[in-house]
Amino acid sequence: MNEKKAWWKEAVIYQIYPRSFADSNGDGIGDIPGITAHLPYLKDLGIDVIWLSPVYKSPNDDNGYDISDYRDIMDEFGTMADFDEMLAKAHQLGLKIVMDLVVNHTSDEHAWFVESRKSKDNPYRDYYIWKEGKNGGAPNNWQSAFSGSAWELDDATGMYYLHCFSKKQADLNWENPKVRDEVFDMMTWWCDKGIDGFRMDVISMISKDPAYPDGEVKDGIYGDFGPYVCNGPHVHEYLQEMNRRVLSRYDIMTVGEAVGVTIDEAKKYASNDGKELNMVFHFEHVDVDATSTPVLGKWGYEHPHLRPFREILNKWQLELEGIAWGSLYLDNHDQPRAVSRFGNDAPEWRVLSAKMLGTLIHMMKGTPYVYQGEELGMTNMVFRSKEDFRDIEEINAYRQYVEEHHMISSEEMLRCFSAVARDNARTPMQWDDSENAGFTTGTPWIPVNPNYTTINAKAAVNDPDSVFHYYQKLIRLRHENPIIVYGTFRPLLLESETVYAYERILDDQRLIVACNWTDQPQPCPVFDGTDAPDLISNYETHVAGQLQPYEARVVLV
Ligand code: TEU
Ligand code: CA
Repeated sequence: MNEKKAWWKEAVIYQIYPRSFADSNGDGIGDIPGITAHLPYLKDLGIDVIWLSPVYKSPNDDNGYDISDYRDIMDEFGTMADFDEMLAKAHQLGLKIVMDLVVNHTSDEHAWFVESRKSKDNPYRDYYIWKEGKNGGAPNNWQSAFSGSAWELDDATGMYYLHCFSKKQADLNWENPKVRDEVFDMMTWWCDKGIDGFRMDVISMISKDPAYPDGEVKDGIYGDFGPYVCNGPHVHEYLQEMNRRVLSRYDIMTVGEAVGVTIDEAKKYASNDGKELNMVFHFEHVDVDATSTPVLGKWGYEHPHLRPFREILNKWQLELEGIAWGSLYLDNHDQPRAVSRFGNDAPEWRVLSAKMLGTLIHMMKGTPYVYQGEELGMTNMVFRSKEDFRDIEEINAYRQYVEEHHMISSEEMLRCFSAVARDNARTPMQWDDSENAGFTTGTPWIPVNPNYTTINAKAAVNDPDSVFHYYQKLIRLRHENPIIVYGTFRPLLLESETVYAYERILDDQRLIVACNWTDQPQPCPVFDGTDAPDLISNYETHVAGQLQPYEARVVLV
């Protein structure tokens, strides 16, 4: 074996979106004691690491991704004592906790920004990115990721500040060494507390093109900032400094959310030489269905075809081999539910296709991430009116495209949301079939998916054929079989339009994996001539030379 061993290569990560996980006090909002109470459930699932979406002090313009104090806990989530108790209990159970690190931007209510906006000569002025306007408008045409201009005019000084996300998320100026000192001190403070790593929010965006040029206009309104803020001129320098000053001093894991990352860039961020991060999240496979409506960008929807999806994942598997480590995911708090998007959430196919997708991802090379509810095969929501969604991205897009520019009807926009909106992932975790899915005794902050009466953790834990038990087995298999962690990846059946097949090779072992992407039987010769038993499959019996609808099968030879 030529791959260097590491605990974070062997681990399975479970992402918690605290606001929607479990409410302990009936205010309708998930919280830290709610997480602590469900740690045994996660232990039972078998995961190794919990990634917590942000729990820091925040006015919640973007559900905690707008932080006003990095060393304090959000009021609604509890106290620092609650956090310490959760961390201690997790560690007792052998579970690690990875924090979300959101340092591309802070809340406009952060003390640094409150100072920064006061005057041009304030000591905190250069903590953020301030520019003079141009021709009576913003410094350039960039559109914020949440619609509207990426620049906000601030009355106190008559200058604009940059916000790649909401106007309450002001971008930090990483060129200022004081900003880097502050961030690294804060990270050290959390590491000294005993946390086990960081998931770094939009970390590929911390270094901007100093020319701040206009971006390409795609929807006729604003320009795309992508090429000028992603993988910027100093990003690797800053991450190497972070690594030297903080990361390398602790036994922690790091994963960078790398918006706009290419494979070549990923090789630098996550290189095996360990100078920057352990791995990054790329977006290519979850953007595969966004291209069909270029005007509305991500709001397009179309069931993703296997071929382009497979080409993307295979390319990442092959090209990172021996050079950099990868991450594996289909779901997170920014994505619609994988079973609805890539599988089939109709009652007769939901469980089978959720297991197929789990197999496809968990047998690949890289560190797998499970998003809360994915292990239950939780599905997308149906958004019927403006009252049903909460996400600032959806609220602003609806305003811009439906109400202000009349580019799309309300019905059409709601259909787009029901397919791809982030709120699909943010409906409350479905614990049981009691009122509000056992998530809260109060009124949930966002509507519960009505299918909780059948899709819930209690039912899944009691059913040996559930998606939950299948995930439990996928996770156990990874822990028991080094080939799943360290084996090299080789694609198979590249001509097939319907079957995703590959093999993994380690020493004299060979793992064969095949997944049927469709609801029809499909030819699949990869198991012909082997009589080895299944390592795992979502069907008990097989048909020679083919895969049944949504069948997934793994054999170790
Ligand atoms: O997301 C960054 C990001 O670019 C997306 O995945 C984002 O959801 C998408 O652009 C919207 O179309 C991260 C966080 O994961 C997300 O929840 C935050 O809203 C965002 O950064 C800002 O902190
Ligand atoms: Ca609560």
